[in-house]
Amino acid sequence: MASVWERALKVLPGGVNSPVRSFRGVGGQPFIAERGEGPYLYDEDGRRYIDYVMSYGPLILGHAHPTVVAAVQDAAGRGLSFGTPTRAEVEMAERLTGAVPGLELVRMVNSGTEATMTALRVARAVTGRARVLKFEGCYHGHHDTLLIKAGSGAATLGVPDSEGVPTALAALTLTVPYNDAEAVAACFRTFGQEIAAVIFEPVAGNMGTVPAEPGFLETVARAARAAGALVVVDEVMTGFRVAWGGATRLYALEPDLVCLGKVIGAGMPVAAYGGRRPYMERVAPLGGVYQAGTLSGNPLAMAAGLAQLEVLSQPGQYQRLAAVTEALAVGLEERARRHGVEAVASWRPGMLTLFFRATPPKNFAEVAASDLSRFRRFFHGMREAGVFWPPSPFETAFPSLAHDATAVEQTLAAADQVFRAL
Ligand code: KE4
Repeated sequence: MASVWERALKVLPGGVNSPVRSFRGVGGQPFIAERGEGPYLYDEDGRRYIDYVMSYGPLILGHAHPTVVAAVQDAAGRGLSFGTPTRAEVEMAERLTGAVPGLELVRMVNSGTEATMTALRVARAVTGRARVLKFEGCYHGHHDTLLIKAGSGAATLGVPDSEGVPTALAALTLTVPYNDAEAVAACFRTFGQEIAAVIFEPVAGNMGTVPAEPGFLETVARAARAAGALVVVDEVMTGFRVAWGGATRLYALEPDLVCLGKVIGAGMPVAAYGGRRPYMERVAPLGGVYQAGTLSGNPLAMAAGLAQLEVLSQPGQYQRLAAVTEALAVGLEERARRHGVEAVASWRPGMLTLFFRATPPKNFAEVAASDLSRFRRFFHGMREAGVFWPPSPFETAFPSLAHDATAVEQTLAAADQVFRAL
């Protein structure tokens, strides 16, 4: 009898619906998830893992939170989709615009890719310009304009990071290192009047967790404003994770457009883009920027997201999330040090990466120069010890509000064993 994985390999490219799930970054064969409960993921063989992948970000309350599940079950009984406006999507839009500074109008979509893709389309329409500036190591989804890696040398002209992306299109995307204010200034000096938007993760999470250095985001925004470019903050990962209202509220950013996702859908397909009214009034049916989606604002997805945000809005939640994350970060560093393993934890509330290097990396090149093979051994050791760490050195671990003291202690005990043998 062929296993589920053997069957998957026959009918899904690489056996997966998203590449990172294939464990290509660490080697080995992924397990088949059967159910989740709080901080735990159970595979079909009944093994239990303390989960730090958490669906790559949405599950900030843990797996199968009763309030979220009940909300989805209740909504499902009234129908799965209508094709007309519903109360739930209005309530979601009110919730988001009430929490995120500068979010005056917002549009629901089904993935972070759609959100960032459309935000850049709005920026290009508003400015009449074609170029976009992004940062090396930041990921904003798989649309052509942003599947771009750094070009050679100072040219900063992007080159495709995927087959099938035309080089002519890739060249419209400029790429500079994260946390490099001088490279940003140089790029705007050369291309400023051609740049429609600069897009960034306010805390980078797709090269592992790499926070912006003090003043960096303000410098980027100032340079963009001076050149007449829009500031697009990609909070698909950080939104309602690092704080209520996201990094935009936490760091008092003043974006022109913001992208959200993951947490606002609680595990259902939800993302959103929005921002200042003059910009968002360019979006159809009000304006000439077309964007649409059969399942955008889906009632079950809205129910899940609204339920999760309701629980998150209760006092003390983000303090608790920060405390769990810090306990893990401090505990992992301490146990690595105990066994002479060079490792540093980089974290913000609800997001954490252990880098096998001496100091916290400030950009993609420094992450790539860390001890990646040691990471792979760490991943497999933790998995054998019953801890599911993200299967890539460029992914962030997501502690949740379900990760209680027991889960943290068991995680640190597992890490102690792994570091001993690393
Ligand atoms: P999606 O299209 O995958 O919903 O969102 C794209 C996206 C946009 N912006 C940021 C900051 C993101 O982190 C993401 C998606 N994150 C990855 C995790 N590194 C999704 C995991 C996956 O691709 O399976």
